[in-house]
Amino acid sequence: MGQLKALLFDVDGTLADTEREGHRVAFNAAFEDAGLDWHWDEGLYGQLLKVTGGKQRMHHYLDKFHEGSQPEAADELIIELHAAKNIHYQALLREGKIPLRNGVLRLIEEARKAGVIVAIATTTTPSNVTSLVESTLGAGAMDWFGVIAAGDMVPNLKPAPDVFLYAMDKLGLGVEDCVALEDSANGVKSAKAAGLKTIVTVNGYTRDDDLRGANLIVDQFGEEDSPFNVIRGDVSGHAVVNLALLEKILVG
Ligand code: XBP
Ligand code: MG
Repeated sequence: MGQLKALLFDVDGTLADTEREGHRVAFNAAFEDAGLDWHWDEGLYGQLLKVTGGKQRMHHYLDKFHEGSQPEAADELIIELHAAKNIHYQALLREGKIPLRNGVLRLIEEARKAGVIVAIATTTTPSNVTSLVESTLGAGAMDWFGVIAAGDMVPNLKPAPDVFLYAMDKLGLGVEDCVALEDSANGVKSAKAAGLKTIVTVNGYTRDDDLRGANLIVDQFGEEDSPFNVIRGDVSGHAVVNLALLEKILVG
């Protein structure tokens, strides 16, 4: 590969469709376990996703929908609910309920063969990344990643650039060496604020997001027999997101 040295992958919505049938279901299970009558249906969860970070999302929900009836010790309650949510979420992953999106494994394998680093830049909790990686890629697969930049390792979550800057710093690489792979408006804002070329694979929750800064928007990474649909951008004749296309976007 020419200049491309690392792929910086977002997790939720990019590696896998974790939100609708993963985090959302797990939040609801935690609420029920705690005897709360909160319920996040698919539509409401789509609105709440505008706030990144599970704890921050619950605070936002309380501010918006329980303004006059905030529970006592809300901060402590949210910390407990978040831990309980992640236990449910990781159980769903272990049961194999959340597969990788189409083309993710192919792209990761292509990168590894070519000596291009694969890395993670996400707002989710580190143990959620481990569970997703191990349940989809196998027990030793955490070693495949050059760095896992996740959750509260940085002061500010996406859309701030911190997590991408942290990942590049740990890799000793700059924006001329890396591309970001994202799925959402908050992800694009974060990656662009870090100065990165950004490729977006939209999903059901993000296809109407404001993705203006993205360098390419497709509906999936794709496979040769199930290629992507291009939403915006120049794919130079490619049918899937591969290293040649990413290199072209990086230097273009
Ligand atoms: C997605 C998020 C996360 C997850 C839940 O981040 O915003 O909050 O919804 O995970 P990304 P936590 O797409 O950057 O991976 O509850 O662990 O925050
Ligand atoms: Mg995402």
